[in-house]
Amino acid sequence: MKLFRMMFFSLLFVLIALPAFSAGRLTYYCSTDIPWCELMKKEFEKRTGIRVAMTRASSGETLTKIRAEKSNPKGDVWWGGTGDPHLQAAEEGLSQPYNSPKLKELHDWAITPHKATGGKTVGIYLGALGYGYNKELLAKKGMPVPKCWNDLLHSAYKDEIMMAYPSTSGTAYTTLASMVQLFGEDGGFNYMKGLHRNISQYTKSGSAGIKASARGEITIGVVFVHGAVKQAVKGFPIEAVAPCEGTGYEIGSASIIKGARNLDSAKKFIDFALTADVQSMAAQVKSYQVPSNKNAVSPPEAPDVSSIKLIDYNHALYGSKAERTRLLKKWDAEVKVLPR
Ligand code: S7P
Repeated sequence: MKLFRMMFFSLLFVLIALPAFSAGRLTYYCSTDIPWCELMKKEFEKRTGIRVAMTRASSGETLTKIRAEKSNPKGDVWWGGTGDPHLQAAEEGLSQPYNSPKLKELHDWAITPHKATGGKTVGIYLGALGYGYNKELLAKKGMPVPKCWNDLLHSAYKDEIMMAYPSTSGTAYTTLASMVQLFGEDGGFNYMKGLHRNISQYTKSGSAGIKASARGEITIGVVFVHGAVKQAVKGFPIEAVAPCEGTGYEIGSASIIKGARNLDSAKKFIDFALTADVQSMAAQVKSYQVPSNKNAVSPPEAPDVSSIKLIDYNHALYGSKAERTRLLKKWDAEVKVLPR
């Protein structure tokens, strides 16, 4: 009887005391590079005691996953990845509003998606689209030095360029939408068809091409400029190019998933992710996007986006469900099917 009573009170203690010690949980979907995703997880756990379960997938893939889970949401927060799929998620009712107290510390460009969606998504970084090439391979193969988007159509680069699928990758969708904005609808699709002739392989993830280029497996990777700079800083013979015609850009974003089971933890994560010193930590993993918090510090290696000719990228239009779906379908029907 005494033993039974002891066991009963021990169990009672565990049941009552455990929740007090456990600071909570968070299921976190991440769409930037894995080292940055992991750094954010580790640092958030350290600062809050909240236990984080993380899944990393490309931007378009994550949107598809969140949509598939709509009736039984598994994720709490989606951090990183290009802003267009976050805008589409907001329009589809897959994310929910949150007004972080950190909003007042952000650049206007980071607030724009927040205002446009009634608070459902917010900018965390900005990055210019471009490409990178392996200088050693380029010289060895006697190829011309590319400086512009149009240079990539040269037959010298046949089978020498890698990019990702626009439907899975935010980087590749930004490329498609940027070409349409730079060259017009017909010109943009003609450009994508010409580029297709030189593509050796389409990948699922946007950064795969420049990583392959760094390893010497391919000459050119279409990627955000900061992605190419990252490989150069790591010591690979990569040259980053901000194309001469001008280029598109991303507002990397974060959203709380509608129906989040751990809503308080998700809000804490957004506050954390918008904090200046947290954004400054990106340099530790060689992620060189422009931070959205005005007080965050960028290292000198980061590309100077103010010196890059950026187009007036229409995020509202190209992040809308109708336009993104239309462009992706058209790319599948008119570009993907062409022989290479
Ligand atoms: O973290 C680097 C980065 O370029 O990756 C994100 C990208 O959307 C994720 O890759 P996918 O193209 O595969 O979706 C960008 O937001 C970010 O700047």
